[in-house]
Amino acid sequence: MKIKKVELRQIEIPYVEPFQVSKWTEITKKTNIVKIETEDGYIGWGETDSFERPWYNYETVEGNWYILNKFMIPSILNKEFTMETLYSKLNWIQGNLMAYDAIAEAVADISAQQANISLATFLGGTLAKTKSGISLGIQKSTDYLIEKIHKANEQGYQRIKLKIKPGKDIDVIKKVREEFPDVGLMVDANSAYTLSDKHIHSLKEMDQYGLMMIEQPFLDYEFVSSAKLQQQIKTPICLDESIHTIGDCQVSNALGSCEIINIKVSRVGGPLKAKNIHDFCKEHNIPVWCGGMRECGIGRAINLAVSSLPNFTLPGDISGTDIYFDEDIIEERFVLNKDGTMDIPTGKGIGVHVLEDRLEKFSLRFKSFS
Ligand code: OSB
Ligand code: MG
Repeated sequence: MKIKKVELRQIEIPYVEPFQVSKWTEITKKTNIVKIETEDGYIGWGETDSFERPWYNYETVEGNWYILNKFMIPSILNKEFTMETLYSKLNWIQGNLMAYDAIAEAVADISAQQANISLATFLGGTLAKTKSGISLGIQKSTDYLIEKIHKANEQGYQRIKLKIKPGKDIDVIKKVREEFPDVGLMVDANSAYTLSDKHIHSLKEMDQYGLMMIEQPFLDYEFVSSAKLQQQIKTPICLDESIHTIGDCQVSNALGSCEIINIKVSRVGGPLKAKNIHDFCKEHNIPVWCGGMRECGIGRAINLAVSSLPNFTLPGDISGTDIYFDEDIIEERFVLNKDGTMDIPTGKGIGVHVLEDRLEKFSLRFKSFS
């Protein structure tokens, strides 16, 4: 494809309710939307998925805008490449995988449209549905959390993920387990723990509650700490923030830092890189699931397409649109099936229709490149 025009837009959409994690609370979704047009008239969409503040990783919405605007978009404009060779235009830029992701998503969307098939099929996906879980933020009270889990169970979600932090962990997990002895349960710490005696004590205590996994207890680069903990507990550790590249998977594998990997399309730099990590994990018998960044509809459609790959065997964090937005930026709303699965879009490319008037409505800034 040859790129004729790129539009970059920053938007802000209210969430249905605030989402509290160990280090911050998200009230709105701020993101950058990339629209790419090729010389022969194909249009592809992508979104960055960092947050306004760098609590999850060091990327931010403003940082992504800067990198896209100043370096990445000028590097692809009027250039010719395929989904597989996109990196050759951008690999002079280090890191910034969430900015890269927005372009990679739009390019993947166009590539699948050119092949006249869905992005899922284009990537080699074989699954028509994906198992769906729900990620619940830290709540104002454990009673309120329990109420939310009852609702999620009624809706059919196949597993419940609880956000935890030191001091808001064991008591909560214990009460939830007493109320729901059989529910598929896991916890996500978003890097809030250290190897201090107090924290290790709490993490070891979690071992008795039959959790499916403990996600990202330590900071992203603390592979050794994670391996030390994994040696002391039987609950699998799942890495999220730590995994950006196949190299990170190799480090984790060599050290024994985790038993499960959360593949997030945005964190690893787009659908193709996500597929490559998926293939590595499949080869090394590491189960994976698809994580999310509370994306808008474009990102969620792409997460679903990637989740069609065969090693996505564990329930992911792709939930129904209703838990995130009253008004999303796509026409379709994603709905949980009765059996706790979500359908992978089958239309060409990302298979959803972007509502440009909604983009206008939620717009903060806009820039066109041609
Ligand atoms: O760590 O998986 C995470 C949301 C924002 C940032 C990080 C994470 C999350 C979630 C929710 O857990 C995933 C989702 O519902 O999209
Ligand atoms: Mg996580």
